[in-house]
Amino acid sequence: MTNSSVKFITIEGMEGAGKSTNLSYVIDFFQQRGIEFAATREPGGTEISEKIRHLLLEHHTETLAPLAELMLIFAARAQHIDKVIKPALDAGQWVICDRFTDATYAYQGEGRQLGGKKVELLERFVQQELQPDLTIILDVPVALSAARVEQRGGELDRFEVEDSDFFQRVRDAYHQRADAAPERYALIDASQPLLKVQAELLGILERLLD
Ligand code: Z5A
Repeated sequence: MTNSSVKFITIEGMEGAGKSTNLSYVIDFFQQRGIEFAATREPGGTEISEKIRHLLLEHHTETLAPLAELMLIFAARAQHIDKVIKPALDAGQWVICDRFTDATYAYQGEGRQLGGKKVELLERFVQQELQPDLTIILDVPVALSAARVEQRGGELDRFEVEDSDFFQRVRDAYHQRADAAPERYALIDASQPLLKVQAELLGILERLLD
């Protein structure tokens, strides 16, 4: 029997932490057990939100003001909640989302140094009562995150070009959020070999399905 109080799972962490890799693992886990779910991501998840994602990740000739960045993220989120997250939850499906508002606290609140208050204000306005039931944070040191991104190759997006101080603030913010509400967060040391990360993930998922 499933733990019916948990339906909305988010996966967080810095670039190269292994979110995409481990999201596939979580999806396989749910599929093998015949549990209905919607897998999605932020920024993105709908046609319009994906267009906003491009705007956020692309380089531009003018700089994007941090506040404008924050508003775009919440615009994408409002659309995503309306078109994907709420309908799935209302239909009784689980939702597994690659990043959500914890990323906004970490990247815009601390990385961009806008502070948590502005994020909180928009979070209340856009999400109302909606909060993830479980947030899995894949934690890696900044240097390892950078090394994995470099190893992956390809062009760096507008966030990936930020310096190590930016990413240290992002990482610290994730830790602070996990420490402040341990009942909602599961922090996994994602610098471990993938099999160990997935063994921890499996333990967390099995505990969810009582
Ligand atoms: N953003 C924001 O600022 N505010 C917000 O509110 C939201 C987002 C929602 C795009 O996110 C950007 O949006 C993000 C923050 C911003 N920018 N940054 N930087 P994204 O999640 O779409 O993009 P990303 O963070 O760049 O994800 P990614 O590069 O796809 O990384 P990942 O999914 O975490 O990693 P991966 O692709 O699964 O793995 C990377 C490589 O590491 C790959 O070769 C794997 O095989 C390898 N890997 C993974 N795990 C391991 C282990 N355990 N050992 C060894 N190697 C591993």
